[in-house]
Amino acid sequence: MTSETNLTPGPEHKFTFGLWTVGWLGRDPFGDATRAAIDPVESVNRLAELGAYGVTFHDDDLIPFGSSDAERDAIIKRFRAALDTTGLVVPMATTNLFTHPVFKDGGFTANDRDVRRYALRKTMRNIDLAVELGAKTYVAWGGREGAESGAAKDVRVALDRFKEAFDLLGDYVTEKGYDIRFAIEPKPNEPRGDILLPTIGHALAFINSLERPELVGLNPEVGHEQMAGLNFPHGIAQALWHGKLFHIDLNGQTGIKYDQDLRFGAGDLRSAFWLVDLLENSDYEGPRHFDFKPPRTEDYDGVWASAAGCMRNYLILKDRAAAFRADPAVQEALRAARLDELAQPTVAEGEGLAGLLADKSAFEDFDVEAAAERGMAFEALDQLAMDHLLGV
Ligand code: 3MF
Ligand code: MG
Ligand code: MG
Repeated sequence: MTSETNLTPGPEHKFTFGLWTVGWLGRDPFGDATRAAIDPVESVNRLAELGAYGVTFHDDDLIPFGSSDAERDAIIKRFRAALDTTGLVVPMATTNLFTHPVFKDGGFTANDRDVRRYALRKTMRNIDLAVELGAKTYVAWGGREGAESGAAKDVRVALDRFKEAFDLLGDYVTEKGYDIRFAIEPKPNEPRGDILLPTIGHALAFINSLERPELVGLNPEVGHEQMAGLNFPHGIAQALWHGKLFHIDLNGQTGIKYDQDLRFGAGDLRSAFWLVDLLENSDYEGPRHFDFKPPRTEDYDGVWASAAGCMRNYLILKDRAAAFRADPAVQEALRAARLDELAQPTVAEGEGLAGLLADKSAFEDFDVEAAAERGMAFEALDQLAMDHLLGV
């Protein structure tokens, strides 16, 4: 069983929250806000009390759109003071290129050229602030980069513009000497009918075509991949394999439907278990960033319960995954399932193609029927995982 002492979040766990998550007022396409606005400084204080490590923000979460320069400076000063007092850090920031009506057809890929130029300038301005606050990752979620109808967006040309935007941003941070990298956040739909770079795989391929691919990685989100029916831990494993997991958005989702943004651990719990198992056994050292929406049924007590639940569920799953890996029965089951064999190269070192072609046991003398009869023993292994997940 998991002991309570393992479930106390602290800075060492690197749990971070977007200001827009606990600050979501509950406005949805069918209903008005159910909560009053919260001061970002109050969010910083409450998150620090709960054991978070840091906060992240869109420019407009912190500095309301249209603020004067003097207002902006005052807000930043107050925010910095709250960070200093609480010890919370800002490891990531991002740009809001989706709320204002000017972005109705996108930011970097809007058909209107002046909107694209404005989007780039808005982004660069917030990158300056992000770097000032110590952020090492700059997330780009292109929620409005997409279309509802076929001829409205020439996707190949829009991808040219998308590439142009990331190339220019790469030039910008390089010329400024900033120590910051970009993380693209894929999403298949919502708010656009179809969004460009809809999945981890699309985004990985896109990054390869950029002028500075080393500066650009991914910020995958649990619910986004699950909205596309994809296996999130598999996507994360591939992002890790490419060295492109720069950041991660954790939340919960139950299958292919509207973007639920449940707290982490709600929704597909088994997938969450495998995700934590993967992250904790990988070289990913970045923040465990929660991007969820406390349901609009909740008052602020419910908001903080929801935020605390994200961290608690992560720590429970971390403990359960560690117990699973440490169990001798699991290690035996992993051997029975031949995971050790998967780790062996298919062609031995020095053997080469010639060796494979010369090896009669690989083909001519291979007993196909006997190999086909061997069971894989995956079900026994998976049941052990289930037992550990359920704390049996
Ligand atoms: C939408 C999202 C976004 C991004 C954010 C950048 C508003 O589904 O996930 O949250 O995460 O814009 O981090
Ligand atoms: Mg999201
Ligand atoms: Mg997100």
